[in-house]
Amino acid sequence: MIPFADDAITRDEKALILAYDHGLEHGPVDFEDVPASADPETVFDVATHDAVTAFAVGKGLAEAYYPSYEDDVSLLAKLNGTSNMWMGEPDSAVNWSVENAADLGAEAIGFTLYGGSNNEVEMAEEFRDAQEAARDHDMGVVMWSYPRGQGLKNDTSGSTIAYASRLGLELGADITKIKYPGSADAMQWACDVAGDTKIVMSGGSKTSDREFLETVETAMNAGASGLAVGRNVFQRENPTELLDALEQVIFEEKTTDEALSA
Ligand code: FBP
Repeated sequence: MIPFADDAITRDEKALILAYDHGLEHGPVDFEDVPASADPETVFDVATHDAVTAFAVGKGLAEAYYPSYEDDVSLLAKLNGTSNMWMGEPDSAVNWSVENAADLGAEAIGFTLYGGSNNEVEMAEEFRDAQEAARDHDMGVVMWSYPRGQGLKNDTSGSTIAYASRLGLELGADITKIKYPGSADAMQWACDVAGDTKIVMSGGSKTSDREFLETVETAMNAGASGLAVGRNVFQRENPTELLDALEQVIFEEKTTDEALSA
């Protein structure tokens, strides 16, 4: 049913997407704790870790840095994004065309949809155009499905996150990235309603190694296919150590205790 079936951005049907669009979405504040993380080369280097199946960046970083990493990194072109200075109803500017991303060598596109925003209709139409162009180029499609906006009081409730997950299937994503809905049961329901679409958990703000790995382990046991993570990796002094542990939990089905004691 899903045309995207190769392993360009997955490994054993699972995904560990390293996201690094934070300079646009949040601003340099996300790099303050580990100033080296402001240098894209530092994080491109991290993305060469075996556990990372795709590296999600915007057009500017891809143009400037990806050519030096094309043999070691699978590029996921994050097509839309908006700065944190935008104060309107949630929306995301389309900054990059599929054609240009394909020319640069991207294996897949990433696209944010703010379901529930007053801008949902326009964003869904933009997603349609990108999704169809991605199909023409045999690129995978990853939806950042983040319900938010005036009408949504709690954008991480179980029912809202399950709806986010289902939107990915309904609109034609191969992989849908959702926030953790707070419990194993809610995560399982979100995965159950996603059909053949793979669900990956969004990393969120930085937590301890143990807390983060345990949440990832719970999500995997609930049916998730992996993780899309930014701050919990690049805000660490030693991101490789955490990626080693994530590799065990996601791809080798190890427990958090096993991964931490390896
Ligand atoms: P994190 O793991 O750091 O949360 O990154 C995932 C991500 O989706 C990024 O791609 C994006 O920049 C950020 O979260 C957006 O987070 P939010 O919209 O919740 O501020």
